Amino acid sequence: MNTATLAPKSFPAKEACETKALTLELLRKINAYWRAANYLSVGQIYLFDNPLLKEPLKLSHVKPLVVGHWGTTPGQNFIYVHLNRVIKKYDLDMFYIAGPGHGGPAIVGNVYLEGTWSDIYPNVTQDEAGLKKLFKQFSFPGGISSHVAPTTPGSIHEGGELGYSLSHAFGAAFDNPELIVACVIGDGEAETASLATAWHSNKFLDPITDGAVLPILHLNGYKISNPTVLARIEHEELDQFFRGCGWNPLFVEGDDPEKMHELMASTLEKAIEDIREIQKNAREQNDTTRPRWPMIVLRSPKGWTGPQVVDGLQIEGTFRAHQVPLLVDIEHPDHVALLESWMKSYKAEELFDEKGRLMPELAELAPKGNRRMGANPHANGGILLRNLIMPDFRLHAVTVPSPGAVNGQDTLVLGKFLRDIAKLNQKNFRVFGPDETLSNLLGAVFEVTNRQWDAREVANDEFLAPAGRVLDSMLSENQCEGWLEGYLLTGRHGLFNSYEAFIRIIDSMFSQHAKWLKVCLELPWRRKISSLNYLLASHVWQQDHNGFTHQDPGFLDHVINKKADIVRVYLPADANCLLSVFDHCLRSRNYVNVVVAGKHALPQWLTIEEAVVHCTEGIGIWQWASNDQEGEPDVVMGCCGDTPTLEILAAVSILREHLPDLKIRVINVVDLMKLQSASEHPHGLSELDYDALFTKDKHIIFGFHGYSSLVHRLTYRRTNRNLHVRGYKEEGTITTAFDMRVQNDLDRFHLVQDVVDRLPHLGSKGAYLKQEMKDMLIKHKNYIDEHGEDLPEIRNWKWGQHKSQQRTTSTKQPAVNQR
Ligand SMILES: Cc1ncc(C[n+]2csc(CCOP(=O)(O)OP(=O)(O)O)c2C)c(N)n1
Repeated sequence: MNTATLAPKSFPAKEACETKALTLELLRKINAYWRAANYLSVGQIYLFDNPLLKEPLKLSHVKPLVVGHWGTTPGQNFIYVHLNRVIKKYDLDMFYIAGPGHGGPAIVGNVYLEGTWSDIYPNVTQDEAGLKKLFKQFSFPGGISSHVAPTTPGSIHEGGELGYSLSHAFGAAFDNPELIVACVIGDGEAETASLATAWHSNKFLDPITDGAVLPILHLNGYKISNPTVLARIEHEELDQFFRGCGWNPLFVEGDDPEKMHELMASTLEKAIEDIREIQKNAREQNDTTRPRWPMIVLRSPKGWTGPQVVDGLQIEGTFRAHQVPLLVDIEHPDHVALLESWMKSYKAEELFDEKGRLMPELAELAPKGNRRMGANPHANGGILLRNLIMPDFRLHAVTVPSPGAVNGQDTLVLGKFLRDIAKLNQKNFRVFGPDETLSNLLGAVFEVTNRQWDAREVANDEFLAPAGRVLDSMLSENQCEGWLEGYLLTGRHGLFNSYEAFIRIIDSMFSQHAKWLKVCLELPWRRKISSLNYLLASHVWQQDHNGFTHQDPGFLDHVINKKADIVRVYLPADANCLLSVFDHCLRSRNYVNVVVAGKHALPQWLTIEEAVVHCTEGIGIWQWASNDQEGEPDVVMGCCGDTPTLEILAAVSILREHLPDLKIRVINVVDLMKLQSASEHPHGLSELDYDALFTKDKHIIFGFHGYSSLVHRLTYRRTNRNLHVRGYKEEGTITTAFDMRVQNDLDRFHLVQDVVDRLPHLGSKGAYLKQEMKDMLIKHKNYIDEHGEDLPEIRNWKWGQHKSQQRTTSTKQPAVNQR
């Protein structure tokens, strides 16, 4: 192996910039700093002991299990030291996002070199003992992950799951006019759906009110075992691709460190000066022309400076450099010497003093204080988080004279509340969505703000403007999620409104964010951030122009798998409940709140005062709908979600009319996690409380918004096993609203039959009622087939029409749940 020689000269250096940005002395120091970072990276991947190689390297100094990713690491070290230089030169407020976050050793090493790591973890000192700990902790039990993680100061981005770096970077830059986010993107990462669409983020950035993102495509040519697409197209094609995406690409290409340092330094200067020029022009001239922001394409060998040829195979500059380029274990004892000579090629004795401290002339290359990228407060967003100014949601309450007396459109009501929030919080609150803000009936926000859009506008566009609180003009759930996460992680607030079915597109992004929050809770220095709030509207039960494809309530099933400390799921039954729930969610911290709400006109059940109490409790008996106050119920009717609530109440009204002696208890669930045991979720009801509500043995007929199995999963530990859940079962397409429920057996006529089936003591009364329900289902089917709309008695149905339901209705202004 010859570590002095680099990869074959397959990357001719391109003279992008003429000027000489570096003196020879500075170039030498920058190269030395890069060597130090590379040395620390190799040390982290391999060494257990002997960090400064003061003794000859032995196998016992090497970790028993060597894991990590070397390939991306030297390139990221190269980028980091150059960013440090421009931060100092231009006094930049900048932090770093490592798209290929598997290059953990690079970021950890650099954060250590700049001193932030030891500030946060004082046991990892800046000396030989600290180096030993730094090396040992990496990818080691009880230590830190091999990827960039919440444990890494200066990061808002895990990067284990590739694809989200650029969206995160833009999310961070919104409303941060002084910030520049340097975003390193792997050329493999660039092939993912999320990243591929994120290049278009530049059409949504306002150069006046937002900061800037500097993408640095790390074109090291390979993924795990394949070439990358962008590395194998012609230079011109690559250039055109980025120009076509609206960027001004600047190329830094080569493998000769000396030339590459000069080229990177001058190119970075050009990029920073271009960014400043764009911002100055926009801010001083109020120029609204869409800028062509600079980006950098860094083409360098994968595993740069690492082993060239091992066991006859080329490593540096190939896919083989991706993870551990050199196996050093009992089966490869001769590789110990190769590792030693590789590490010695960095000449640690010139970089660290006798005590293991970085030489002062190198240490001074790093920025100071909060200008260090590891210490940038934006990357620990909770530090910058300010509470939202919250208007009173009660001002938008629907007046509900009696349960079900009026109809309302829940998200339409919520839209007015969101409008008021947007108005009061013009710098730290945003609404994200994939072109669905109007469709989800949140259009009231456009009374006070606009859709942020920096591309061309033409006549008849609506609500587009260079700056606005709404980012909904790109049809990409990935972008909305990534932008919002970046926005929240840097200390702001927001929500993502989506069709329920298509939120599934970002299942995995949600997972990663939930994991991030979970780990942050274990790190006292990570301040809490605002919760990730989802509003899932246009849900499964609301078919207008759409059909089967738009029916998927399964996000809930996915969400509840995540750590109970993090996830919350709410299904408010009406507009007043939705207002109360959303007010709570927007004030909460470090959660993922999933709120499912409808937009169609449906009966409204609770006054705002009742809604507040009901939502605070999260679950409760609706006494006004129940008639078991004097004794035990014969049956418990549970409901969760707006549509199931309507159908359960309609079923109750039929039962009470036909079987007046039947004692029914109606329970509504807003906070889904109440169903789970208290030992499993902080919101879970105690066994005592659950049994008090649902009884230990009475039959429970439960109407649920989503897949019925979810309710069974949540309640499997409960004493009462007589639980019968109706939910969505993958039936229905374009049809009437009521027929959707019929096709999934969630309608009142099926629910009544369910009750009769469970209560044999009803005898022939039950049999006659069941027959009537079956007849009604046929009548329904015939009617919709002929008329294309639901039966008049379905459309016009109201709670309380029959005297049996009025019996328990008090005329007094009720206490909560008591009407
Ligand atoms: C979404 C996703 N798919 C697959 C992987 C597995 N994986 C880890 S690294 C890698 C290759 C990444 O290539 P690139 O982004 O170019 O990074 P680099 O070559 O710089 O390491 C893959 C496929 C992953 N981490 N995330």
